[in-house]
Amino acid sequence: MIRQVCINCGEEHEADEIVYFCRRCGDLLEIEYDYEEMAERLERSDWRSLPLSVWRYRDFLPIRDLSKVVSLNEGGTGLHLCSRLAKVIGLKRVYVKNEGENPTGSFKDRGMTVGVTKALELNMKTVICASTGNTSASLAAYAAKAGLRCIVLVPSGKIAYGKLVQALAYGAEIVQVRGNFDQALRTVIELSERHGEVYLLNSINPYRLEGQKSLAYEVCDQLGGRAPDRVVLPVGNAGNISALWKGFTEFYRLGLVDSLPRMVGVQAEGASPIAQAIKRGSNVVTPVESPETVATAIRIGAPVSWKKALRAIRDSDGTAETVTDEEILEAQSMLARCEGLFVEPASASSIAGLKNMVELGEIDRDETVVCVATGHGLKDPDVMRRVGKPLEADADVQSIERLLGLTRPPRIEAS
Ligand code: AN7
Repeated sequence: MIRQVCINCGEEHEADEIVYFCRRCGDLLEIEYDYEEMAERLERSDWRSLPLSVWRYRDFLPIRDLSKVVSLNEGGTGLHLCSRLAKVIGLKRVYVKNEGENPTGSFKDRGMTVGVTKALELNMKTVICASTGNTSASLAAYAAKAGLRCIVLVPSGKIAYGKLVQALAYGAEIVQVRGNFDQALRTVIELSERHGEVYLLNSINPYRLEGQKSLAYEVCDQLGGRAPDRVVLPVGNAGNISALWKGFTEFYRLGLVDSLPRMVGVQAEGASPIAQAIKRGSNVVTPVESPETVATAIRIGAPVSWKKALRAIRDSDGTAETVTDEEILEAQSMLARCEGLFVEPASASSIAGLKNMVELGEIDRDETVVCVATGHGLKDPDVMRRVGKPLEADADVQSIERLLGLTRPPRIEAS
């Protein structure tokens, strides 16, 4: 039995009802299962012998007819033990879950494989989203694979070039709106409510978040059936932190791990309404009017899933941090140079946040920490100016030797 349940008043909605907010009180919805039924299904299932991927966890997901699944091979991303990074930061064990390894280069693919599959189940012909970039690239790819019309609204002039190119290449209809992400999101919500045939796939859609929770399952499985002590991730619209927390609590509830991690949400200083609320000890989030940060993916002032995110942070005894643009770019460069992982600025904010926490003594040296790197570095070529310029020389050996200070090897004479 699968239902869409209101996180505020508990009102239940049928699994196949096309609804984005509670019909009674207007709050967010969440997918709820009969967990006894799920446990029984797991007993009979071969899920543990399947390769790491979103669909390894099909028994934990709200799709029963697997013949309709729209997949591009999402999930199964690396959990990299980053010893050099850990040493620089001053911790023993830091892992980076590298979501840039997904088909369109971000964690959004986990949600879209489930969300677009649900769109097909519901017989929808058009899908829509507002996006700071990655959501649009991902939705466009899955819509192409499924043969659906795809419409995306993006804030004009403020999205990373690589993401825009992806969405265009996959054939989406892209509208740049004069306004920021928050205004674009309000518009697509209204559009999908006025046009029943247009299916909304922002993270308000609880089916999408079901796909994203697989990241938490994978981390536990990659750690050999254990949850980490702490999970650090960037927070924008706050869907992902909510999805991950749901994943961890489900694994715990089903007896697949015996502890839960503390969740740390990291926001850029100029777009940090959730971190501000946590620091104030407030139960409400005050939107930021004009959010600004170099990490355009998380340039969001009015996070729609704020209530779920506050719950994830408080229930897990976690916290939220802010980082400056300078700290984000420094962390991006450090991760690339120490570990060979090139991630986009928003993703690097998790490393920057972790570093600040260590400096403030808020984290124990012995903890096992997982930082989520949400998207690939190549998506945002504009910030690449920071990586420096190549050297230049004539194409002969002597010039290169002189330039790089390479001394000539001693001649070995034949005796
Ligand atoms: C790389 O694409 O909101 O807190 O429209 O692209 O779940 O919103 C992107 C968000 C973190 C924040 N890292 O996740 C969009 C969009 C990267 C991102 C986030 C995003 P949420």
